[in-house]
Amino acid sequence: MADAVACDAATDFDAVVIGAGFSGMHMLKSLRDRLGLKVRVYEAGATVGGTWYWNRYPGARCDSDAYIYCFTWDRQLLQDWNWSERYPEQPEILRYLEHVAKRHDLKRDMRFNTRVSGAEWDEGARRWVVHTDDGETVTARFLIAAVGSLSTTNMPDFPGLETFGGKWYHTSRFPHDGVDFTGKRVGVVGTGATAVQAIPEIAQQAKHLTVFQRTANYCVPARNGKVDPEVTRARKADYDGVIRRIRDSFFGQEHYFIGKSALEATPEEREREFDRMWDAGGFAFWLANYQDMFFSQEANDLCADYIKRKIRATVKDQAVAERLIPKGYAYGTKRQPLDTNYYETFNKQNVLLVDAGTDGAIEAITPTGIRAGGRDYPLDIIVFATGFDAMTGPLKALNLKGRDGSTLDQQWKDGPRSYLGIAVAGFPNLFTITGPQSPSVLSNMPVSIEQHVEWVSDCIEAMRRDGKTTIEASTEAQQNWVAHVNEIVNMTLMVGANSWYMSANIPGKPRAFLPYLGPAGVGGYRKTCDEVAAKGYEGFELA
Ligand code: N01
Repeated sequence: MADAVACDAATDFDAVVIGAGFSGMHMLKSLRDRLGLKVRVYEAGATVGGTWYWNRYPGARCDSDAYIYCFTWDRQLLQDWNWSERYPEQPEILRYLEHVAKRHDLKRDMRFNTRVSGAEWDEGARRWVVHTDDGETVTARFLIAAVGSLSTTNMPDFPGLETFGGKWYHTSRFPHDGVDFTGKRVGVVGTGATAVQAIPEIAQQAKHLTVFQRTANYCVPARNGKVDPEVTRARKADYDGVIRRIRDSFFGQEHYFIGKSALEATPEEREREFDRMWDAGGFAFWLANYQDMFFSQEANDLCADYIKRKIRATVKDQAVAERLIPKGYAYGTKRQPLDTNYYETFNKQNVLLVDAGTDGAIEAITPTGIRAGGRDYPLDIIVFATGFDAMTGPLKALNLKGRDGSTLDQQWKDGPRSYLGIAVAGFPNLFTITGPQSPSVLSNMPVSIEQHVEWVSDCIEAMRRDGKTTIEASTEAQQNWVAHVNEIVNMTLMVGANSWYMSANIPGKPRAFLPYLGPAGVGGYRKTCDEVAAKGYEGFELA
């Protein structure tokens, strides 16, 4: 940009991007190769990948169909790349991202093994001053947080952990050379989407597996496997159509609600539809169900009842089945875990379920295992699948100081406050890719990432054209957006669950819905963002 020329070439950038996952990689490509900006990316990991670099637990794979869980901006690669199965495993996704980095020469502008330790807005220079943990300080006109929504580990403060004589791991920081569970007594803490993927894999290896469940989950079958080559050929031939449909869709997927109430359908018709979605596998049961499932408790109960019947039919010991049946919250209001032999795993002789509700909650980690409900469970290895401080956690960890030195901790003490989930009042020229109060985690992530990256790039391009150097969300626009986000979610059953969507998994975190559930989904949200831009960035102050 014009005034960047006068700056120190080595340490002053047009933009600093934090993170080299899907978001950071695309952001760099777009700003550098489309707009011609000078960009530096910082990444804490040793290479690209973000989520797919860190999450290496057994069974880690994507939950969206691979043909849409990828970049759509490289049309040639969409034709050339062939996924091995419907939901590829972590190493394959990481290989794909490495291939993209190489193909587009992204790594030359990336600094790996480097964490951004803080950044402050310099009002005089109208630039961000960015510090890294290896002592480097650089400046940038724009700061782009591409830090992911689920990247700050939630490691609960279990008393006695430091006394444990065996080995323990968190799924989001799993050793790169894997863990050998052979002949070991293993404990898995947690039964969220991660644990549901990991438990069947670990159970196959371990001598004995104890699963510590706090809240039972509604799981539906993933139905992973090879994709019919004819289907793949047809998708490749129609990628323009695929891209248009996922961009306009509700969840960034080719899933569409059944356009009627579950209560209007006859029991036979409902059962047929439920069977169809169950057999299709994946997110169909969650995202292509009856349209009132998220609003009407009665409609929701019908969907939930179907899954409960499936659990009872799959798990042989009915006492165990009852423990695995979710209670106290509506179906679909927590993230849908996709399972491959999850319920079947509890039929194995070497697997024990310890349910907080019936058997007692975890009290302590002891030198020899876990004590729950007054009983000791001896373990050699503990795997904590306890999730993340979602969405706000990774942004707060950046230690940003906006105008007047205010921090996100201060701004968000009662819950996140953003404009469109992409900007925060008081933090000029900061963009948060898939930030809190954007659709992000309620969508197929690459679709939402691409939308934000394109919108930010267009915005910076427009500013350059119009000779503007700063952009900042107005407090009023932000207030209206926060009210809009909450008004909509309050109409749904989502607010009743103790989910990480509701910030309920982190003790002390203010209860607030973190993403944005727009009335027309990601397609409608895209339109809203485009309208904001078309109206000269309505709700933003440009200078
Ligand atoms: O984390 P979670 P996750 N004592 O927070 C339990 C994405 N993802 O890593 O339900 C005892 O969902 C907690 O119990 P409860 C996806 O978006 C994507 O599984 O809070 N237990 C829960 O059972 C997903 O939603 C893919 O009562 C404690 C578990 O730990 C998100 O990542 C694959 C506890 C945590 O579940 C997070 O999933 C996997 C405590 N103190 C995950 N604290 C893909 O497909 C927590 N728990 C790409």
